[in-house]
Amino acid sequence: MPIEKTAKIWMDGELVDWDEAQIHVLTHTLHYGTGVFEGIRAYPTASGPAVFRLTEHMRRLDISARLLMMDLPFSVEELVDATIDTVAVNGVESCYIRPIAFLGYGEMGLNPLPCNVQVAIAVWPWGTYLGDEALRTGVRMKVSSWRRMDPNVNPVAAKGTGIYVNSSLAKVEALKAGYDEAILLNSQGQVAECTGENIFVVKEGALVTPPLSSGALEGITRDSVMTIASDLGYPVREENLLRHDLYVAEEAFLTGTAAEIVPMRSVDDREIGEPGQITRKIQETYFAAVHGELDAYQRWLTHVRA
Ligand code: PY5
Repeated sequence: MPIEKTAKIWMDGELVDWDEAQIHVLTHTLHYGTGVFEGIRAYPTASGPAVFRLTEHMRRLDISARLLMMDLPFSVEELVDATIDTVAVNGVESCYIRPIAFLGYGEMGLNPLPCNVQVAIAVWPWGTYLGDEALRTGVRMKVSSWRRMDPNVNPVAAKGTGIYVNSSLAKVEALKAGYDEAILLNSQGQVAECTGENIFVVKEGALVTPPLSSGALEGITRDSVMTIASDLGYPVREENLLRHDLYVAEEAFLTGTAAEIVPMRSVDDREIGEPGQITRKIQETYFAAVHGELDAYQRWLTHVRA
């Protein structure tokens, strides 16, 4: 799905024309994967577009940067304001938002500390990542032969650009084998997450998701789902899962900003079946929340028009 251009991109404190948001080929991050990024969404609501959990995403960007010893030249509040300005100036009702902080041109070599840190925020209309059909009927998953990065190989809590080589390898392997998405196990063989999504299963009516110690990213959609599920009265547990737990799950789904909430139909050709009742209920509540239809979750929205 090609990126759909909008008018302006925020770059280092200024809004520049989309085509002018360029970098040099000797940009440090292009060579060594030393950047950090976020994926955020704005949804249409009755009072115009609103960004979902914006401050939490920018806090995570800041944490990612700190884990890589990168000093962001903008505060979380400044990045929140910059995002609102970028969504507003582009006149989009709904969009995907991609902030990225990277080490720019000027130094080469593996010591990143002398490099200058640059930040950009781009927004564009982007439909649901795995497709509308996936949201309705679910996806076919494959457990990858690639393992999730060990926390002592890379700080897995950082949404670091270089770390995504691991995700891309797993994604391509799954697609080439005819599946929609991959599940990565950690080096102990426990389920960690998908290539760009967290994972949940339903076990005896309770929602179970791997703990962060599995190597899973602390997903903001994961957190939203855990809150919504307990508000709906479903027990929620963080518990290590083995691949066989996926094969016999009553229901299973994945969560992420780009993908949203997508039911899993099968894992390694073991049928889980049609999206279940709990998955449906959580999906429905999540979509009502992001569209500003539920008072209880208004706190998660930052409106673009004051
Ligand atoms: N795990 C990984 C490895 C991720 O990249 C993501 C988000 C998640 C989990 C879910 O986190 P959250 O719920 O906070 O979004 N992935 C990005 C996204 O925008 C990039 C996907 C292409 O969803």
